[in-house]
Amino acid sequence: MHSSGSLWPETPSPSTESLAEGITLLRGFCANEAFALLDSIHAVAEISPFRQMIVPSGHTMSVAMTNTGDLGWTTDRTGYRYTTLDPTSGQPWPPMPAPLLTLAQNAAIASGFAGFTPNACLINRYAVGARLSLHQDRNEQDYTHPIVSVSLGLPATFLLGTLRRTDTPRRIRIEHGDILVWGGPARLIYHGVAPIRPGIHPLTGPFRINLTFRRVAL
Ligand code: MD3
Ligand code: FE
Repeated sequence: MHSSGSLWPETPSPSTESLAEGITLLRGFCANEAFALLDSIHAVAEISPFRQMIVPSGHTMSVAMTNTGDLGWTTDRTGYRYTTLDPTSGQPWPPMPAPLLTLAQNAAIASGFAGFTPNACLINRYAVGARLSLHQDRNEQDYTHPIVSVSLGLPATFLLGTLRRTDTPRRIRIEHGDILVWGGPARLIYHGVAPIRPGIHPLTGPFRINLTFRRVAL
């Protein structure tokens, strides 16, 4: 019989994988609670619907977005920012549902970031063909906090770059239920998502949903 992990405290649990310094992949971490998570997401979207935002260049994003939490990420012709109100509804973004907050905190703990308290969650919805070009996340002001990203529905290929925009990114296959935690030296890397390939997922149909939990400085 093989020994348990308790003899080897430094060894992560079997589904925990380090992709680089500061990047932890938790494969299938939330697969068994996906239905409840999607229920929470649908409740948020009933108050603040998914919308395709306009970036400063004037282009419309292929990804549809909404937010939950005290602050939400938005973009329009004038720039990117976090707001306390949903510009579409004029009302506060819906409060973060407990199942989402608890999941983000548990994933952070499993990745060595105990104490992470997100106050923003950007929800991205990808239809087939939607993509996110290589970028950094720099609107949060304080980069000491990690970002926890949760993937549901159709699979995706993550583009995992470096701190230099021009380096060729690694391609990482991410599936339903996978969680990635990005902190420390990985917090400001360039990253993106390749165009989603056609498919139908039993829980999300023709979509991929990604949640990114963040701690934004007020
Ligand atoms: C690495 N979302 O919302 S999640 C984003 O799958 C975003 O929807 C992608 O990039 C998506 O900004 C990728 C993975 C991710 C998210 C944030 C990061 C990786 C990150 C922030 C810093 C470094
Ligand atoms: Fe990003």
